[in-house]
Amino acid sequence: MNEDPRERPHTELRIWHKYNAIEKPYEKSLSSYSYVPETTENLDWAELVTLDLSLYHTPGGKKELAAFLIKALRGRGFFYVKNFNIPEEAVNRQFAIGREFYELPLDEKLKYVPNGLDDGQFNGYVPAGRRVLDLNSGLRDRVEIYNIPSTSSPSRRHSAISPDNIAEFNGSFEHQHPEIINEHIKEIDNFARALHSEVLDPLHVLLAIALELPENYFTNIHRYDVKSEDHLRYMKYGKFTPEENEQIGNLWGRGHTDLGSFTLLFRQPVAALQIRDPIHNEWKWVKPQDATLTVNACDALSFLTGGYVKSTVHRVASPPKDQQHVDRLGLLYFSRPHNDVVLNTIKESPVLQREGYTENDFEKSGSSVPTVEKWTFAKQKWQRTKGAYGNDQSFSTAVILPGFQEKSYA
Ligand SMILES: O=C(O)CCC(=O)C(=O)O
Ligand SMILES: [Fe+2]
Repeated sequence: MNEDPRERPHTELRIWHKYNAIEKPYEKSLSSYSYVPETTENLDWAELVTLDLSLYHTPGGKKELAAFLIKALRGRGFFYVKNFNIPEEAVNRQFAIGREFYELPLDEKLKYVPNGLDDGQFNGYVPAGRRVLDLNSGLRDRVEIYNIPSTSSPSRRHSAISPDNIAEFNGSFEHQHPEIINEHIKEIDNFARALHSEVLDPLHVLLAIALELPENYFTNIHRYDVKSEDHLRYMKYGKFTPEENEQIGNLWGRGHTDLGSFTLLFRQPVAALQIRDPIHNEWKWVKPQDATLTVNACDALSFLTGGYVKSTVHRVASPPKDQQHVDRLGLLYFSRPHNDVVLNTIKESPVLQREGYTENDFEKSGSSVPTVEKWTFAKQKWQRTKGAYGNDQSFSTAVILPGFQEKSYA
């Protein structure tokens, strides 16, 4: 039978064949995960385009997608990705692991708070309540985070996989994981690797093509096995009562930009994410789409491209009335360049040269340009400031590093 290449997934299901054949003996059972129903409210949704990765291996597909991607990145900065070749079942299992983690008693979760949380360490458990949302009532945020670093220690790359040496998958992360994470650590590792090979690598190749750089320019500085601050995140937003939502101005998390390269957000049925549409400068809701990822470019890519690629501002609002009675569980992946990459504007791109994007904020100010590691921990430390109140201008517009000042986006 003649097969139309456009009908084929863009790679063979190689990761998942491997996953099924080799790793299954270690896969532990999980009860299935069911999503909450979508809102029936007609919200002011953002108009986001969808990048179809099934075109990636078709003739002319990369070129077409590269043009599509750069337009999306320079337009609204957020877009959907579909046909990314990771089975839905694998995604659902990640949500189920996240759910089981958050069902642990608080005392148990608190054992996994990283040393140095106040200094910007972020892997492990970050408890809720570090931010004050309303000064009158003293209401604080209800965001809980569990970050799992990519297993990035090169010396461990080739270690044999067995349940007995599972601690090795902690990579450079010194803390132990709770049992629910340890039991599934290989599956989590496979999932993160697949996000690299099936989503991030293609996006990085497309970005390089769009900037007329060698195709491997960005993949070379985002390799899974090289030390970076990449991590997978299970994130829980605890619900507020309708009265509390009023008190906090219907805002669960203030406007911000992400600090890394791309953020991948798995389908989130509880509407709450809003982007500040750079075209109209208005807040718009992000609608959940079946079998897609929501992707945004972040600060590091913006620095590397001298501001040609935008790091779009976004925030988390109280969900619409018909979804305010549920907790909101999120699954995200934060990709970042290797720690030792210096955040200079890329000089080799003919596009950036032609268009005049040759200096980022650090370079314009004459300040020393940080490595990704320095930048990450500086911004992360600021983000985690204990007891911070978002409306406090000295907090929201702090200088993160000489040459870069945050802006207040509410
Ligand atoms: O939960 C979401 O929808 C977005 C979360 C977010 O923006 C972040 O963690 O940086
Ligand atoms: Fe974010």
